Amino acid sequence: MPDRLNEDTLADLPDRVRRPAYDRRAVKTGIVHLGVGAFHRAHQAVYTDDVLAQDPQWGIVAASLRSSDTYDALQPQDGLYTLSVRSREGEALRVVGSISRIIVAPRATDHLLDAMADPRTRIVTLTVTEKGYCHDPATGTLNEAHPDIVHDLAYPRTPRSAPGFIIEALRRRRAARVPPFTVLTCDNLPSNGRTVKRVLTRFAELVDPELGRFVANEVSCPSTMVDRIVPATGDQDRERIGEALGVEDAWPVVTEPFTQWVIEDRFPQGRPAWEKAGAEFVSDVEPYEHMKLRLLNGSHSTLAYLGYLSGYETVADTMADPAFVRLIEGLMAEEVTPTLHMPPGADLASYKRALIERFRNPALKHRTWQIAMDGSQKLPQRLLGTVRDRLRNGASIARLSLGVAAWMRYVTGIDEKGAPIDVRDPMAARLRELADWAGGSAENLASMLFAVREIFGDDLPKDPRFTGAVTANLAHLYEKGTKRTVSEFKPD
Ligand code: CS2
Repeated sequence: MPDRLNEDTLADLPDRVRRPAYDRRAVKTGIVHLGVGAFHRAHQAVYTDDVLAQDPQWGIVAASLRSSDTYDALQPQDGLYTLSVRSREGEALRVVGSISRIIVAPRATDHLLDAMADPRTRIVTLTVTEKGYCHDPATGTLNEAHPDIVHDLAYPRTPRSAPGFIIEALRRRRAARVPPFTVLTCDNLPSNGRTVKRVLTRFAELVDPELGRFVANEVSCPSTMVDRIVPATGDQDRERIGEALGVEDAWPVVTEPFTQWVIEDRFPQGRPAWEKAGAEFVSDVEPYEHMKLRLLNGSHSTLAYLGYLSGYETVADTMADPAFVRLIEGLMAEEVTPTLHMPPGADLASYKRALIERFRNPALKHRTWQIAMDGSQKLPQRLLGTVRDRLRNGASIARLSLGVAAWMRYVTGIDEKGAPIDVRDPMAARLRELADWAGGSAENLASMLFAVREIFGDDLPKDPRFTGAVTANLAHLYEKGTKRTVSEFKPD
């Protein structure tokens, strides 16, 4: 067995591997992060790693709200892990040291709350995925019937959910007269800061109306746009990276060269100088957020459902099919771009060109199945907001509606060859039940799924331009199969 990556073996790594440029023992905790998955480790943890040499007060204590997998992998490594940046040109390796401690929330609830309530903690960042906010995706309000919310309202001192942890920690700080931390969401939600503030305020109100007012008036929740493609790490990645390091890294993360972070500058308790690592601070994130959610994530979800149904394993495989490139270029140019309102100077044309190249990156094995996950939580901000804007202007939704139809076909849980699809979604069971009732009829399936208000709201199911276009596309998918539908696709 080779040695493990950790503080002791760090000095022996080959020269080509970049290492933390600061003394990790001098780092203090300034940030608690909730949701220590691959995305955080390839994004915020790297920006923070870049600034720690100049300002060691912003070390990260990172928590998993559910499983102990990341803790089990990184604890023996003193929190160290490798970031692999891959493209056609090759691979660059870097060991990141900004995470000093990992906490598994379910078995160390008090340790996590202590860290969050500690006056030295001035920012709580989050990447808990869309479903981690326990909200209703169509309206962006707290889902008060969510089992974790029901639990946390009954036992607010021993929370399970991200909102539950944040509110209990804020309650403790307030009781101790410690100013609140800034809550920085880094998930792909629409108006993510405003959404998290709405969810937190409502949760706090239900615990105690006073606390609700405190959260509404005193807690800053800046919005952010985060962007970096980070596929799940595979065994081949582990092996390749271990060989290059000469020591074992149980959980490296693999990503692309591109990275972007746009943040609203509202941090009453201070913040790291992330701009020195390339982050952009702006007064209004919304235009960037729309650009990213609609162009990148909207295309990603469309590629994921259509690509998976066509038998393509990864996004790069899907993009090797020219019919898909045509469809996605058309979606971005004709249907999404007219809905965007960018500040002067933003270069949308080169952003879109870069996106096509990023999707094509053959060094990233980004599975269509991975992106297809949690569609019920993703569709509203990725496709349906664009659909609403288009319909308001009487404009075509030919390609957008094909993406929605592909999601419908996907959540039936049976692929075109009759094999099961492993649909991962908090609503998977309900969607599957509706699909079973629909019994393979496009019309039935579409109308049953339109009735899921948490996704489609009250307006879209009533608009025949939307229901008609989606149903017609779904019928094509059933009749012709997905690959042929895409290759024969003609807008309007
Ligand atoms: C992807 C995103 O998994 C998904 O749903 O669309 O994680 C995407 O890779 C990132 O948002 C890129 O910034």
